[in-house]
Amino acid sequence: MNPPVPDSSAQDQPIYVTQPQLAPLAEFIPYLEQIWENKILTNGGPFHQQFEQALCDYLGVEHLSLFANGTLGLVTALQALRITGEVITTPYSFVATAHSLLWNGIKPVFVDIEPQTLNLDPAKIESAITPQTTAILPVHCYGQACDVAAIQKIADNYNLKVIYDAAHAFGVPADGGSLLSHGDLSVLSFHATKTFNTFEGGAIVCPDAKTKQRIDHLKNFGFVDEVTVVAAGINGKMSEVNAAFGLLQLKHIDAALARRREIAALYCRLLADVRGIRCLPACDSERSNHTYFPILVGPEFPIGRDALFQKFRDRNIFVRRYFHPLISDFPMYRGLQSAQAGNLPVARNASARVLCLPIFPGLKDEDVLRIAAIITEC
Ligand code: T4K
Repeated sequence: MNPPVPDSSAQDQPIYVTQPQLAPLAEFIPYLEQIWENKILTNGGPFHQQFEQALCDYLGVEHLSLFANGTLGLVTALQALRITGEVITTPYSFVATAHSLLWNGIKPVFVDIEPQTLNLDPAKIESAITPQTTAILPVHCYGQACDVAAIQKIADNYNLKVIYDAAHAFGVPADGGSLLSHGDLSVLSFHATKTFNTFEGGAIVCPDAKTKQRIDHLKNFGFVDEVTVVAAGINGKMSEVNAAFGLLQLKHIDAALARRREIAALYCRLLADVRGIRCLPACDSERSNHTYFPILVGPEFPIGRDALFQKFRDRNIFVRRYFHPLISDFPMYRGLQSAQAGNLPVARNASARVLCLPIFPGLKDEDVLRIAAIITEC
């Protein structure tokens, strides 16, 4: 979607829900010079290899495979585990989560979310399992960890695979190892709007070298060597420019995460006592990367969510309703039995109340004060 054109009559500069974190341009020039020197632009070049290793070290995981974007990562993760039939997933996410299933000819089965975290509710998964179910595709929504232990227990009982859509979960702190090591695979996004970006990009975190090798083949048309193709793979490779940029971005990520934490803490302080506004646990938690700052606008708030959304737009502040509409309401999904209105009450309620406030390292404290004041003055 193109960024909305700001109202030129408004006095305030536009503030978008996010703005990409960019390492200084001057620091990137030597990387570009090296690429020009190497003349290797893609297909697993030296920056690609260095970036994969540097990311493994940073994220505390053993193996990962870089991708051109997170959506291709999701599509390929499902192929790598040979998932078929039906997959249980959340309606409360970006549409790419469920689209990755359709791209593989798999039927999504939507299960409702849990009201505190807005993640897939483990208590509701079992009743949606059928003989066709082969996997669960949960999302660590807003970077808030799913109940990974409860999900794994169900998966073990029913012999299901678990693929986490971890598009929001870069650098989420976790006890005893990385959050990204849970389940069979986890898929990250490095899109411009994410906490950590490589312009476009993504990765699959894999448990072992053999799985990584299969994924590496699948993202390169299924080629194993010059004359052997083992699967109908796709072109999902990350280019050298994106990989080199990622390598540089890693040097700045800790400062970016720290600034996000400060902004989230300031919002939390300013909004703590506002009747009818609920900040989600992901907002102030020590276990968040603060990719988003979602609030829920309750019935006790003097105006409705959409009126508040408009109030922001009138002031050139482009808050977003992530995730409204629910995925299950889009035309390619709404005919499914699991998409029927009565089936997903918690997700529907959250989708009608949520607003994501601007949060990004370049956001100034005075902007946060101004944004919070628009809410409190209601
Ligand atoms: N799974 C989940 C759970 C996801 O959230 C996503 C992506 C995926 C999978 C798929 O991963 P990728 O294939 O994308 O790697 C955005 C992003 O395009 C999308 O990546 C993201 N989720 C989703 C939640 O948000 P839009 O349509 O809201 O983006 P857009 O262009 O309206 O951008 C939002 C604001 O950000 C703009 O108003 C201004 C600012 N912006 C945006 C871009 C692209 C910039 O300042 N610079 C930029 O370059 O979807």
